[in-house]
Amino acid sequence: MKFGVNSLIWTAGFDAGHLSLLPQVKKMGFDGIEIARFDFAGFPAAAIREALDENGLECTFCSALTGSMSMVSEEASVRREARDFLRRGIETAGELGAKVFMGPFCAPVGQLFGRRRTEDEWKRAVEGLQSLGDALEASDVTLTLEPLNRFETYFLNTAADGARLCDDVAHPKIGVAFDTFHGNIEEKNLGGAIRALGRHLRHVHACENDRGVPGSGHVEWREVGAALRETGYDGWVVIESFGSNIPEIAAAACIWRDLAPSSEAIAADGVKFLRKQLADS
Ligand code: LER
Ligand code: MN
Repeated sequence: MKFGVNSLIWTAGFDAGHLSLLPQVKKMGFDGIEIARFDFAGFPAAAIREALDENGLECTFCSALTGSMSMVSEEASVRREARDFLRRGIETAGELGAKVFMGPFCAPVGQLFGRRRTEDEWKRAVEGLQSLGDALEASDVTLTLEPLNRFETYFLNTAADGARLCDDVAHPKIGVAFDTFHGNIEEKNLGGAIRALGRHLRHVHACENDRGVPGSGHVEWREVGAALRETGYDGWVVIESFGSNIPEIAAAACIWRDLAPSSEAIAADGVKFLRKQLADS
């Protein structure tokens, strides 16, 4: 397993101005940083890749469908916009040297219609994701689809549905990202969810139940560690939390209070805990 930290702890739009964070991330004991971007135009991927190399860090890449962008809309033009966005994200991940591009990539975060998903929407997700296969091969990137809790999406809420979607898409570079914050809300137990994902599990967001310091809440880390080891998971485990003092992030993630003494504590104390807990127990 490799350990990373998501840049949303510090900023809503990681760019060349944030490279001074990298030595700190390395010193805290991370193998890499997960860079989050919600637009890709003008993103200095080559300069960031060079700085990562200089600091002995790797990276993963993260984004989300937002606004009205959707892979499952009945409007072909809306689906096209979402596909183009994801293609640009995949290419950007490739330019960064990231092997994983993760996020909620079927329906936009926060879009709820007051009903459950339909079979037609599922089919459109499958076809849309399949159409990204050539871009994933060309950039040597794996797309990992993140189920979110019911308050953030109606489309993909559980690990079991994530696994079924991957079975239907049937592309070797498309898998599931499991986030323990969402799993803590939606799954019967986290270990069972991880075991049910099996080979489809390609990325992990290690988050406490309140998005505070991993290890400070009631997520069953012992169970998570046991399941990850049992399934032979050897991918990234990334701490994801959100800076409460960054207005656009606080608003998007509904962070209305401080979750820890500092952002650094979530990262630095979290990685110490996770390295021990997930490797040893
Ligand atoms: C993104 O990784 C995530 O977990 C979401 O809750 C963001 O809305
Ligand atoms: Mn997440």
